[in-house]
Amino acid sequence: MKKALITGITGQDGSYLAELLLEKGYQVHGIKRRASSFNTQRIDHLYQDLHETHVNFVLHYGDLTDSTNIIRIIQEVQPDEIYNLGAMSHVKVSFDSPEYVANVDGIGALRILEAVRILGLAKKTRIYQASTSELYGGMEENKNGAGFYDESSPFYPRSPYGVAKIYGFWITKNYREAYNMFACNGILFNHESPRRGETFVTRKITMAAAAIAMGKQDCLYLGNLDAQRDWGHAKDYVKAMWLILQQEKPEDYVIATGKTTKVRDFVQMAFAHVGFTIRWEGEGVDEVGILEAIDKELYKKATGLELDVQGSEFRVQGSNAERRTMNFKERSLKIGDVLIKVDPEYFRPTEVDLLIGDPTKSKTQLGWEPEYDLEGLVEDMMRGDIQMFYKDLDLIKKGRKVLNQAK
Ligand code: NDP
Ligand code: GDR
Repeated sequence: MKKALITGITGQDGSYLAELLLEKGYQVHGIKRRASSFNTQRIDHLYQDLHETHVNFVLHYGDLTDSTNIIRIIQEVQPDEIYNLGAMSHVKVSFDSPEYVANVDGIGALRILEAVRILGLAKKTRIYQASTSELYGGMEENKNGAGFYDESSPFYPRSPYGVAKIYGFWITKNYREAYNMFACNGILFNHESPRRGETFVTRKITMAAAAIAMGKQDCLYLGNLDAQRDWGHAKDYVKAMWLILQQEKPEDYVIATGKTTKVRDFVQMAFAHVGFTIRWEGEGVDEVGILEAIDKELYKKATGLELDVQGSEFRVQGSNAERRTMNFKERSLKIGDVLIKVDPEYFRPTEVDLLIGDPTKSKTQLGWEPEYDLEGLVEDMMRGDIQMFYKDLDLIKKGRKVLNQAK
């Protein structure tokens, strides 16, 4: 039985990768951080009692800032594969704690590589480093002739996160060359899912679209509506991570869809899922997203709720008890309501304006093919967030406390 060790197992990618590796028959070990409240929601369904006989999912307490802890865990586990996904992964937050990010996202990668080397596991253990499209920084002049970023495009990181990750990238490549280690970078473009952290733009949008449609929120505040990202589904991207470590030779790969979309268009797609048409009005920080029309049938299909229409007013239906329990607002939606506003608080000191990746190498060499397109991704995320509100309702019915995940 192959053994894999995943750092960042409690995160979006860690949870999907753990599922994939368990399906493939691996024994999966993960490093989780001690927290004052539970932080394992994404992997609770995989948990096994250590007293069972055949345990193939084991969690270890640890932190990428603690070398001795990393060395001890790797020594105990003797993994065949390590996936280093642990990171402070929020670009905007990295401007607030740049030194911490350098330590975790940069030196953390070194700690893994060095632990494997000093434990004499350089020949046995293959290492995947979670590199990122943030390395490119969206510099127009660094695109290839066809207008994409690929494995040979120069880097120009635009945030403390990107700068820390560039260290992780190069130290991985250096250990491969210096010590002949099977250490690879996956340069992954943005990938999202219903498990995406609530403060990344896609999840913030799908949660708000669901909440606004169901009468639980009035307005969504966003930053740069014109930023463009190459968005894929995390479920597809963890498959690429595994494929990268199964090759004959260690190499670096770009994982992307090859399409790019503006934040404002993602907003429109998410709201369209619940039958809302959004129109943009105004400019710069005064730009707003206005409710232009509602398709009642689409709304009902997506939410399971009825809308009562009176002129240009739409009132969210459902029994009064249901509305109260789910904390629906008693207000109605009107055509012309402002649902989205710009808040400069979400602007970054330096922005990455546009990312678009060229996945040719991963498609031809790894045989990687994503299953989700952007429409499929938005649908999956919207369905997840609408269900989340109903799950809250179930839990309330059972008398249990519900954590409010809204930001
Ligand atoms: P998440 O933010 O969802 O997960 C990050 C994980 O890292 C969490 O498990 C977190 O633990 C853990 N972590 C944070 N700090 C430490 C630390 N000091 N020591 C150990 N673990 C730590 O990120 P994603 O799953 O989206 O991304 C996975 C990796 O891929 C990251 O390295 C990210 O930078 C990179 N990446 C992500 C892309 C994306 O679009 N999602 C694209 C390209 C790269 P906790 O739950 O306790 O906070
Ligand atoms: P990103 O993802 O910075 O690309 O990093 P994020 O979703 O945070 O931002 C994408 C773009 O949307 C713009 N934006 C907003 N972003 C957030 N978070 N909140 C807002 O309200 C908002 N409004 C507009 C941003 O300015 C940006 O241009 C993600 C992370 O997962 C990294 O770890 C990973 O390496 C890269 O993707 C690839």
